[in-house]
Amino acid sequence: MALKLYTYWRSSAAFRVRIALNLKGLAYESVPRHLIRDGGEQHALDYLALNPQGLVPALDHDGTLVTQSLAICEYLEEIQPEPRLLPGSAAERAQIRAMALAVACDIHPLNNLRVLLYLRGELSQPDEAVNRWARHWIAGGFAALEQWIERYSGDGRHCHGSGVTLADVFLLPQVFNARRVQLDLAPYPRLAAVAAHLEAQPAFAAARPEAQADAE
Ligand SMILES: N[C@@H](CCC(=O)N[C@@H](CS)C(=O)NCC(=O)O)C(=O)O
Repeated sequence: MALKLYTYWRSSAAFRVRIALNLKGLAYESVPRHLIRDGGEQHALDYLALNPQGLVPALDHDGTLVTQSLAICEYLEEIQPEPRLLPGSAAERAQIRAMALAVACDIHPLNNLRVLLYLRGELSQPDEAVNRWARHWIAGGFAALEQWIERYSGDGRHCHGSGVTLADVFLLPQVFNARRVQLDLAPYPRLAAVAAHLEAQPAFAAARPEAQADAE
């Protein structure tokens, strides 16, 4: 099986997929798309032909293309079920998905590159206002995640239960984004403890932005 991941070192959505691939022990080729250079290589026609949304990540599996990090992670779960990212009962899997979706749908889209560029460019907002915007929306999402972690974590080192799940795969990249905009994690001690544990794990560490071949 040949897996090719269209990625960018700093993309937190691609970071999620790199973690999932590593956890499942799936070898893959990274194909970097620079999101800034030349106005963003994600907008080039050859890439739009692959992903009309002009976003990374995209995964090519033997010629089949899958986009959207959550869809890609669930695809990987189906082609390589172990280790499970969605374990447990139907209710537990729904809780894990809810935590991942809180990041993917409610936090990240508000501080994605194109949104921040629009605030800076079209709306002429200075960097500090743009960073405040990002911090505001991450803080609201993290406040809810903090409570879910209190409710669902079995060991204080994972979002849900006592092993790695899809919720952890989505949480850590968002914590990296939060640090980039100087969000203080002190109000979220449980979330910070989970992140500290995860980033020391080999599958997570190898997927971090600075460890990528295209890192600057
Ligand atoms: N919901 C999408 C989000 C993908 C996304 O927004 N990727 C960002 C990088 S993290 C991107 O490609 N941004 C390019 C841009 O904003 O122009 C997913 O989860 O895959």
